[in-house]
Amino acid sequence: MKSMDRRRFLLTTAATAATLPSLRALAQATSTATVTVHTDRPGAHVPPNFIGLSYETNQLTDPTFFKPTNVALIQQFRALSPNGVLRIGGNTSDIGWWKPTTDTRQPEIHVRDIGGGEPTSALAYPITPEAIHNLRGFLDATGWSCIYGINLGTNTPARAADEAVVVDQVLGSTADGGKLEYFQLGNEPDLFKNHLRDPKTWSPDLFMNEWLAEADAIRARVPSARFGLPDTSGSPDWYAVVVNRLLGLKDPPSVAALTHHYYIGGPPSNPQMTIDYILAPKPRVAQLAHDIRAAADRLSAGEHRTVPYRMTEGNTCYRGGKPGVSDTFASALWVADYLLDLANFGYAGVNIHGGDGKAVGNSLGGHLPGDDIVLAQHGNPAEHPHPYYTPIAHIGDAYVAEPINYGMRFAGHFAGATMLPLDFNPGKVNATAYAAKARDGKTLLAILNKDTTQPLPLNLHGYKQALTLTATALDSTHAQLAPPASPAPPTSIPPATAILFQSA
Ligand code: BDP
Repeated sequence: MKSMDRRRFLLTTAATAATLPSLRALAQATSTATVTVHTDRPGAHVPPNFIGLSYETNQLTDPTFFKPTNVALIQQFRALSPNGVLRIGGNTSDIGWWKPTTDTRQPEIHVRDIGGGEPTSALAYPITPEAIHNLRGFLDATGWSCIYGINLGTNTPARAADEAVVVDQVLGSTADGGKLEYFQLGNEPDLFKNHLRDPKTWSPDLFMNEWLAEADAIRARVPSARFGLPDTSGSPDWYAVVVNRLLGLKDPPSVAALTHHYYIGGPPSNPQMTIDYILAPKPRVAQLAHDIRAAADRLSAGEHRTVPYRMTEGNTCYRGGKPGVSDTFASALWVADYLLDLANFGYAGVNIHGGDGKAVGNSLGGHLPGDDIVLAQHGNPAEHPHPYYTPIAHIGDAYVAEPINYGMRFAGHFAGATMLPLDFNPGKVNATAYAAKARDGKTLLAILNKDTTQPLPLNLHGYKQALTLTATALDSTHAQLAPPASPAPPTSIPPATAILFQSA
């Protein structure tokens, strides 16, 4: 590495060589790059239930889906995480109505038809106590808990409270060893202006009026009820109003978490939504993290306790995902990086959106736009996962782990660990790195080479390779997550590969 056209690339730890592994990497690039792991400055603790999935409430209409006898799906949940969090919500949560008895009639559900992209009044559907009982059995079998979304868009406080009573009784609060983490009321209320409220007047203050009326009706009947909010599509300007309103109350509802959503972009027809684009750095992630953390800090200071924040619904490309992008190995690399980034930013967890094509199709008015792309390319939509971004695809009777699922599993190794800050400079290579102290005291180091062409040369000591996340190509619809043939660190991380190292 003496020649002038080669760059010295150093990875060092701030700890003493006697107690912790030292790292050194050499790269064939043009300037020096270093990483320093600050083992003496423990960062955010990653809750054991950090990993989560998000499903449409409409999924509850299929009584065979979230059911203790749906063994194949249960196995997929368990393979993803032994104790994850299932978030039930999405656009369809605002057109579902509570049907406590078989003779309960459908209330009026009014959605303004905007010609596609949102659920319509005609797609309104009932939610029954049977579905909640089945959900409980499913959660027991998986080891997962649940964030439960209740309709705010087309509901009444009284009906919401009726539903919450049964959900609380059947699921039981996690505070008492049950399965219900908290309720959320309304999905992406910042977008209600499109199809559910008057766009001229809708505001975060009006939302809070409605939200408080529904939350108060619920806690009058379920005094232990806890809530996550505002579950916006990412409008950070809403947080300030929400926090001001909560801090202005003498006896506010118990807030379990501040929540928001995140999609890289969309819709599928957007030519910008390419593999290269989803793998490029995304400064908006840090901005959203900064904003929600600031809001949570204000609420925490005002209420003298720590209010967590969670990303409760997200994925690559909104409107059901994009074929050739959302269903490829690139999405695995993206999600591994995104999840570890959020862990570093102190998020309590993440819920990656997916489910069955029908439920997500209904969340978009009954149609997955990705199908149009496949048809235009003379392909067969039935051969693709539906929706295109789902971590677990339901194909025939089988449940298939999609590439994005393997990226989630990769990041899931940090659940329960404590993040360690690091300085990392990969030069011109599009790579990221994350470190943590695991529960067993070992140091974890993930290096993700998201670069589509350049390898990341590496000379690493004191660590062994634990897992490699790789595929035959970035656009492959299969991913591999496996221990390497040899635990010795490689001299270079190939393009489009992530490696999890563990201190030796
Ligand atoms: C989100 C909605 C969800 C949709 C998703 C999408 O909450 O219901 O399925 O977008 O567009 O904003 O894919």
